[in-house]
Amino acid sequence: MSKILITCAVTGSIHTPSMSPHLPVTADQITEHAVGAAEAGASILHLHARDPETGQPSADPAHFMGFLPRIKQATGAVLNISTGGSAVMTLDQRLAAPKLAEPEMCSLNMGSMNFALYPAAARIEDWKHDWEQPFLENSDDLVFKNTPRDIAGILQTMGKERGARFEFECYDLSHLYMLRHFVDRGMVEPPFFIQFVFGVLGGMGPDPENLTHMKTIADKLFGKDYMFSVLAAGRHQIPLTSMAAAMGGHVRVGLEDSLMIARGQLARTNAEQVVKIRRIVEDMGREVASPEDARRMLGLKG
Ligand code: KMH
Ligand code: ZN
Repeated sequence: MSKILITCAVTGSIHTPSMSPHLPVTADQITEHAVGAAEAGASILHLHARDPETGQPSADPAHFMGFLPRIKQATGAVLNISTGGSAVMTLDQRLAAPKLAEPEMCSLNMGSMNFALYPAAARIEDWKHDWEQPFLENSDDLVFKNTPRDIAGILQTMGKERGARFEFECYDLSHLYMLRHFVDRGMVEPPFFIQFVFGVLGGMGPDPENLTHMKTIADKLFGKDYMFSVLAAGRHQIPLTSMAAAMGGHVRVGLEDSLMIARGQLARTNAEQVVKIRRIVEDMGREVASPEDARRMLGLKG
């Protein structure tokens, strides 16, 4: 099996500071968490910005620039900037910072969808519950818009014009077919790094059968031209990423995806989650990729 890529998604745009005092929101906090995650073994850092005053997700390039150069200077990790931003941002807002920063890598969400969290993903007291009620009240009428034209625009602006490679976020089987469509149009070249996303309300649920089926179809559509990684929301994070590692895939952890380190216990740092998944995958016999390995495996511009 290949070396394993550990991505750490440091803060995201879903969780709020009221859910965990450990969620990094200032430039100092995001830098400290990102550097800690890289030192613990994350070769890729998936980054969003926050407004330090409110903790709200921010698309302001100035907020990104508060931490991007510092993380770059302190680590060799691959910096992967989100183009998903938050579902309430416009596409222009979402692209402002990636266009300016010209990262080696950025995310690309492969379809429009409803977007909410199951309560168990976010609240400690619900950790033991199953996932039945939508969590974010204001997400009841929210569409995370990623039309084919939006996707084509990001492939052009970030890929063709700026040389970025992508973390293709696939929340559903249909998103794999959307990626294949853009491959057929000649808009993106292999190798493809596909992130299978589990446990967002609006995407596929965190069932192991969904992972095996996603891999079966991705094998059919992309053959040897792709690598898959898994992220899963909340308490499904470690079970599903461990399963991915056992299947030869890659893993993503971080406070964007789960605030927890164990049942009923908040993670204090992103690094804690990296250390945990690293221990699991190394116990399975997987070797953790360095940032240089990641650049080679993903064909990054460096
Ligand atoms: N928040 C995750 C479910 C993005 O930033 O483009 C997916 C994500 C999207 O990371
Ligand atoms: Zn993200």
